Amino acid sequence: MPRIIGSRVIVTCPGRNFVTLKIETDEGVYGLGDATLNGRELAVASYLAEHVVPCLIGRDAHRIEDVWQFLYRGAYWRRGPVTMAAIAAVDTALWDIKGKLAGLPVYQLLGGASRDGVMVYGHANGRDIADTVAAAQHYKELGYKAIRLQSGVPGLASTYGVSKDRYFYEPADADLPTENVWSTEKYMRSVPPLFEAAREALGWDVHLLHDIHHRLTPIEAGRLGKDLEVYRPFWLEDATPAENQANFRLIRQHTTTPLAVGEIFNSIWDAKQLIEEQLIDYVRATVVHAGGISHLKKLASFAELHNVRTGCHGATDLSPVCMAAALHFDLAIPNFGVQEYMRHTEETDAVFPHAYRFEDGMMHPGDAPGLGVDINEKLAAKYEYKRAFLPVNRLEDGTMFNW
Ligand code: CS2
Ligand code: MG
Repeated sequence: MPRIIGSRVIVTCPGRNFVTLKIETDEGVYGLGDATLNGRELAVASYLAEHVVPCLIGRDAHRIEDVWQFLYRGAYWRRGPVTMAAIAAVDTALWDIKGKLAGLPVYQLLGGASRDGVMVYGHANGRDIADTVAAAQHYKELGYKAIRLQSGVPGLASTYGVSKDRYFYEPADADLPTENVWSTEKYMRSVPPLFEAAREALGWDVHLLHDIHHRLTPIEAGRLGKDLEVYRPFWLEDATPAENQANFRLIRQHTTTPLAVGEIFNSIWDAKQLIEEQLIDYVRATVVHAGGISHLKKLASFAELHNVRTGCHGATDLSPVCMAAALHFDLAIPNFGVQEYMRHTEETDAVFPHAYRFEDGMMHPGDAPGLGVDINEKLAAKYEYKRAFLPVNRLEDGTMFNW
């Protein structure tokens, strides 16, 4: 059996910080896991180095579920974004090892392909509606079948999802949190015209998505959902904060617009009521933040029982290691919905060479044994960690709000 003989935490910053766990075995095979938690990277790096790695040495790398249960139950302080990202990195690396030793791509170990490719959505954003629609047309020309629309809001200096350099949206932008200003009223007025212009320009054969990013009350989300029904959104994401899962009952009472939530979820418990009561249509939890491939597969199976599909988070702050793992997962599960794909920069792709490919709006993880992604440690070492916080948000009267 492949015994774990070493494990290292690699922190690198090719334009943004990434944390990668590398687990080595006595059979000369190693596995990789993404452990990146945007804005809290060193918390996970330290949790891994101090409280996980010492417990891995000597273990059987094939015993993925047992290691998962050891790290979850053995933590005592269960769940939470830091713990579950650390567990995710170990789990993902062990699936990588298992695939390499079996000579199979991980999706084959998960039951084989349930589809030929994975539909992904790109991020069209712009300063105003015209700019955003032009970006969306560019994504349509690139072959995307699903496009997220995020536009600047008249009267607001900044808003979620609108990047400075258009394509590579990275919100962690400063050594201390940047303060943004928010107005729900200005925002709510801006979204229906955005969708009207987008449908006018792009037609109906492309899925259009939008991320509210936790910023509405349930009744406001119900109103916006109803306003947008005529434009058939593929989903409204993070319509309202989901700590109180019952919030979504209110939204459901007012609109049939599909709802997606969960990129900040770190375990099945964060989504149990939402799924059981069919309060959402897509669950966004992802490999790196929700306990790895093993736990995400359990979450997807639970969702399958309740007509809920997956729509994994895939922002630039999830590394190519997570992207690769997500594509294996997406290819295999029966209730796949869509995969977010915010392309990484060339610098990042050079640090993390990978087999996954984009073609005509779809992606495939490739058939390399394991995850089909690697880390160029020499290159990674050139990019020093650089602290970067996500922004915070205040209302126009100064009240602290949700970013
Ligand atoms: C966003 C992310 O991709 C998304 O849907 O919500 O950009 C999110 O803001 C970042 O991943 C936070 O680090
Ligand atoms: Mg989001």
